Amino acid sequence: MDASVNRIPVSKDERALLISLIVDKENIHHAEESLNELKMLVKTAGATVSHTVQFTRKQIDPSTLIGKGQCEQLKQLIIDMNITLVVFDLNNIKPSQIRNLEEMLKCRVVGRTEVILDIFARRAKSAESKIQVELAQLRYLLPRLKGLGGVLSRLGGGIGTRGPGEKMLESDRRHIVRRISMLKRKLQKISNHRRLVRASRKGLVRGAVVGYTNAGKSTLINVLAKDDLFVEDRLFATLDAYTRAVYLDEQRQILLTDTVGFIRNLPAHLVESFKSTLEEITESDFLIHVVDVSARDYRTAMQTVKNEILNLQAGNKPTIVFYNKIDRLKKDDQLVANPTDNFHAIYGSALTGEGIDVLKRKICEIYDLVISNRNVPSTVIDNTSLCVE
Ligand SMILES: Nc1nc2c(ncn2[C@@H]2O[C@H](COP(=O)(O)OP(=O)(O)OP(=O)(O)O)[C@@H](O)[C@H]2O)c(=O)[nH]1
Ligand SMILES: [Mg+2]
Repeated sequence: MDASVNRIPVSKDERALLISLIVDKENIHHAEESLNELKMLVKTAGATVSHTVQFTRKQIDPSTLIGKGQCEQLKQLIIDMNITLVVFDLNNIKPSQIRNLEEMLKCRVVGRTEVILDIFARRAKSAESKIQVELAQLRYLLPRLKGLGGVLSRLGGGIGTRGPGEKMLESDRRHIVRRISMLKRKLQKISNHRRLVRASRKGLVRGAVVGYTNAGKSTLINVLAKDDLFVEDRLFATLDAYTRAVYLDEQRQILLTDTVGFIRNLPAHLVESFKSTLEEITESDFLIHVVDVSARDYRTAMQTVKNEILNLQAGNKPTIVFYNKIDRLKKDDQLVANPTDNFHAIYGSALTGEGIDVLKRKICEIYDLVISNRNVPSTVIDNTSLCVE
């Protein structure tokens, strides 16, 4: 079994129909933003978004999510538009709901969680991130195994290719449990190695670049460290915590770590599995929170990131908010910093270099603060490869 468990077998012919369910009308704005984001996610997973539908309901139907009439409407759309995949903008859809929907619609059905897990599976490059993604997928799959029943047979590769008989399910379950403990052991080893590497850098001032996915974190590190980390206009380009040396001036050098991007409703299993990578945030002296200020819903994105940082118990670290991509703003766009961020708020563009000098000066201030609090001089950085693989 590999990280392909539960992945959407996407080909370029995959034609997706996206469904947004609005239960609380007051949340209509968020539902629209979330749907736009789901479009990006589905495209990143490699499928074509053929159509989107918004359904309003008083409450979610416990067995099929949507009502009979809405089901009929979808059935017709699926036939008319030659749809091969229905994606609901919902997390953690129950296996029984998926099964009922698939029976009625005669089409594969997934939720936001599956799409995100699938993207992570595609993006994972290093041994560590591959283990982390597989662990997240298996943890997600395990409690759902029974409820999926016949649906299992549609899963690509690994356990999904075998029959769904009860005996099979039991042996699958045992196999998954064994695999999870093996992956956890492997991850523990890598995590211990990370800890050793961090201990060897103890004297250095360390920062972590955090932010929503696609905000420009890797681009910013590239500018600061004069490096060429992988940058792409797609979600979740970075899954590994790469660390780079940044020379602020003659006296001051720091280590800056790129981190995996956040997104709203990031599956809890992923956060749990990426713990060792996210430790780089917890262990850093300060944070640079990169915000794509050209995104319509950047405030919600900021809040999502802040919540994740709080969950990681890193909310009290000195934080610089770098409002990125100002080159994309129109002249009359209002730039309003969140008042609580004013002290460390900087506007700029990692692409054009605007604001980078101001950012460096701000990092220098934090550097001095960290050093004075430590009462020991910073170690000089050894400029050998700093990347933890
Ligand atoms: N116009 C503009 N584009 C930018 C800027 N900074 C980054 N980008 C673009 O935004 C896209 C995402 O940049 P990345 O640096 O990969 O973003 P990231 O935050 O590392 O994304 P993930 O690793 O996917 O979470 C790329 O196409 C960048 O070229 C900027 O200041 N202005
Ligand atoms: Mg990146």
